[in-house]
Amino acid sequence: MSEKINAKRREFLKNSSLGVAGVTLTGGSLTSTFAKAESAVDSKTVVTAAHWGPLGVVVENGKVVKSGPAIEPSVVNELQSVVADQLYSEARIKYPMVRKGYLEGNSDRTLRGRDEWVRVSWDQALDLVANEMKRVREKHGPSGIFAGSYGWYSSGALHAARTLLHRYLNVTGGFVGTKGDYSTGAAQVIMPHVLGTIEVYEQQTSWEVILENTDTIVLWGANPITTMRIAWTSTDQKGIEYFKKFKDTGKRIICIDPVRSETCEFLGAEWVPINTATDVPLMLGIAHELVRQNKHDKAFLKKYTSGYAKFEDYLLGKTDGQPKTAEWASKICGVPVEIIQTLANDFSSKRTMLMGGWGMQRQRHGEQTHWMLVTLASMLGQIGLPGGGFGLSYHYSNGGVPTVKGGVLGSITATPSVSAGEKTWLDETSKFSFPVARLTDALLHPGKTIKYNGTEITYPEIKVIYWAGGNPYSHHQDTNQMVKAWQKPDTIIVNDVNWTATARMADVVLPATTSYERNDLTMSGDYSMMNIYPMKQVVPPQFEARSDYDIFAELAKRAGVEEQFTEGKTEMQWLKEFYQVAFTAARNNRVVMPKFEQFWEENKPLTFEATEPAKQWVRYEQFRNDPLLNPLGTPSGKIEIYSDVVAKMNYDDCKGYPSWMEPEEFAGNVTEEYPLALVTPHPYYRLHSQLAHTSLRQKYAVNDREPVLIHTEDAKTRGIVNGDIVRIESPRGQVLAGAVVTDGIIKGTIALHEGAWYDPLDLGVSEKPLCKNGCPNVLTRDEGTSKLAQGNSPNTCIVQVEKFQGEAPRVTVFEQPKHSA
Ligand SMILES: Nc1nc2c(c(=O)[nH]1)N[C@H]1C(S)=C(S)[C@@H](COP(=O)(O)OP(=O)(O)OC[C@H]3O[C@@H](n4cnc5c(=O)[nH]c(N)nc54)[C@H](O)[C@@H]3O)O[C@H]1N2
Ligand SMILES: Nc1nc2c(c(=O)[nH]1)N[C@H]1C(S)=C(S)[C@@H](COP(=O)(O)OP(=O)(O)OC[C@H]3O[C@@H](n4cnc5c(=O)[nH]c(N)nc54)[C@H](O)[C@@H]3O)O[C@H]1N2
Ligand SMILES: [Mo]
Repeated sequence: MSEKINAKRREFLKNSSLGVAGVTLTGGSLTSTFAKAESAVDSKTVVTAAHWGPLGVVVENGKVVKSGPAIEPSVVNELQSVVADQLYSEARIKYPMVRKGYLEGNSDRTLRGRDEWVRVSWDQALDLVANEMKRVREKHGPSGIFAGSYGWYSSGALHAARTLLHRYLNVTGGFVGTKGDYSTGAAQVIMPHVLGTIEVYEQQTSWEVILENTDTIVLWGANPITTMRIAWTSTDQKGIEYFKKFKDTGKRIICIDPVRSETCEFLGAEWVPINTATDVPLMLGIAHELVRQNKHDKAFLKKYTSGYAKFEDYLLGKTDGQPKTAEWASKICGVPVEIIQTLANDFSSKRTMLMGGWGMQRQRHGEQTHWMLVTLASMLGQIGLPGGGFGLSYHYSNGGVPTVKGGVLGSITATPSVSAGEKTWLDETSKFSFPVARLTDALLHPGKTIKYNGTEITYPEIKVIYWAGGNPYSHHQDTNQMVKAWQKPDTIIVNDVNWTATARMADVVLPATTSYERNDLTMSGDYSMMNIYPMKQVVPPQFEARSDYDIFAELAKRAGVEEQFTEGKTEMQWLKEFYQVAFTAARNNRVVMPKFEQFWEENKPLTFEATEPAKQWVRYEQFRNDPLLNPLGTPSGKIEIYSDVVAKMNYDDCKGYPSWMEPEEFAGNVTEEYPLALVTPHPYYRLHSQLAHTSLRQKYAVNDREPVLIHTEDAKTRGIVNGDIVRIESPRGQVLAGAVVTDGIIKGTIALHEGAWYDPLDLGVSEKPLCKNGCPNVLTRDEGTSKLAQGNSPNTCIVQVEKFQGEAPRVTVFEQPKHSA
């Protein structure tokens, strides 16, 4: 993968107007480099943005001809180059479509995913949806309508598909939603018990502090060069720049990962290969070594943590007869004893920042990984010191890039403004949600009660699913099981831009615009809040696509509540209002922003400056300086290495202190039938399933399949060579993929990236339909991380791989589905 990253920088910006840097708001007046450079009569550059950053898009004669960064990033980001591919893709949904069998009475719901499609008019489609929503609401109430609609849709303060869906359903009487997310399902539930905050989505110690003070960065299951090509709002592009700067200082970077990741290669880091899902043993081994050598920071543990003694009894084997020695750990995690000992010495003798990623909590008992990481960091005693301790968001949305002084945009809300004291159905809403990754279970078992973080949740009976802006057929585990669950509801409605597997599995499909076909605004950075990017409409909507806003406004109109949904505002009125929120906040911060009209006219990003205190900010410094005055939000006010609250929940799969519980499937627990472990990292050239249909696919697809990384020896024993099409099978399903034979993965594990589009060959025929493209979730397990968090656990999975014999069926998921009109 290194050649991909080290690929010679494209000279995209040469002779184009896109090379301007973001304006800073000094004095509040903007220069218009962009506007001046536009010379050709029929050519213009429009500034817009996406998760993958600020974009300049060149339009000639009404068509997009190229796109690139509107602010040049320090490392090229190819995701910015495919705006045209997105707009003009063969995979786009062109018209409102309804499944044939659904129109004919919906007698056989197993036809979902393999039926023919019928084109209908917008009026027909909207009437159909409006009537069905009304029917279900009247007969079953809000608990019959599932609109969790988890997903990453597109950036934008206004055109936020999922929020707009919720807004429509809120003004019409409610729905069943979800708790948590797929990203940090386990960590965000355990961390509040340990640290008093969710931690995973918090600002990190400033990079300026890291550059100055940190000796060693440990990327513990984190791959920032990949995962920071995007952000939830839009990337400010600075996180990767800081990693590069750190590398340039020549200081040490260690990657602990089953895969020699893009980051490991790009930063020239030391790679410590580890078996997937065995980080807890490795951390315990290091912790044991610290105690053995009396190198743990007893003063820190005493002053800032609670319950260490109980954990130490476990660590030393006093509770279970098994001391968690380096030798013990090594056998499980595959890291040699000497390296475990070296890591213990190096971490404790040098200023070390443990940067934890999230893939290692997306597995059974995923709660333990981050709890144990915080425990290890506590034993090292550097939490709250400049450049030391742990950070759980350096790989995501540019964590650690200093927060600016400026203003933050307003955005559309799921609930329209209600007058104070007015009662709405929302007061009841909390009754109607379940942990997001329990989707299939909920659909299959209405009325079933599950445990969750000290509470009990009973699943409702779902009659209609409405999804806008997410792709569960790529994101949810155990696809074959989900296909069955998906046959339960009466009706499934999907708004999407493309014919994703999820759209193909629906009854009614409504074509949504891309963000390039509407006007919007976005912040960048998520933590830094560094820029406001205009998201200007680049071209008119293609075919019959409409924005989610318009779709839901039309549906609200049919329910007689259009005014509540739109509040009587136009697109530009909303944007001006959101901008004004930032404008006012900035003014209170004594930062001058241009008026909205001027900003919009300027056609370029606004950039705010970070303050000195933000640049010097150290997470947990205040707590360290005075833990009594600045206690944590835990019951003890300290870091809870032992949590009484968790212990009292009495769960067999999450105890009162971090501990090692063998997952059902991992490298240390394989079978003869399924002798390899599977890990499913996030993809370098996509955002999940987004952009899979663009020309970027040619950069990674092997024999037109999703690439699977397989160790040289594992390939050899199976007679597999680079470029072969292979069949991967797990106890749950089977997929085809293209072999990438490499030493860049630990032996005994294969890697298949999440987000590949599900493309079943023989749906409805075979018990385990073959996915022709390589969607990893056909293989993964669908079980909660534990009773505590009920998070998703795809990285707990074993498989077998074989060379595929015969002629491989063509991948067809990027083409239009069968349709009659
Ligand atoms: N095995 C495995 N599975 C995983 C993970 C893993 O690590 N391993 N990771 C998990 C994680 S962390 C996540 S966040 C999820 C991601 O799962 P998702 O967020 O569901 O993935 P996306 O591909 O981003 O799906 C977004 C969908 O929205 C559509 N879309 C884009 N813009 C718009 C719009 O304006 N309107 C509408 N209506 N639709 C739009 C896109 O076409 C796409 O189909 O996957 C999870 N699944
Ligand atoms: N380009 C791009 N960027 C993205 C995304 C994307 O799809 N594409 N998705 C975004 C989203 S929604 C999220 S949640 C984040 C995800 O961020 P993460 O969850 O951190 O990403 P992953 O790729 O799942 O895992 C990071 C690294 O951990 C390794 N890993 C997996 N399991 C283990 C384990 O058990 N132990 C150890 N030590 N390492 C392990 C993987 O091989 C990978 O190199 O990324 C975001 N950024
Ligand atoms: Mo995520």
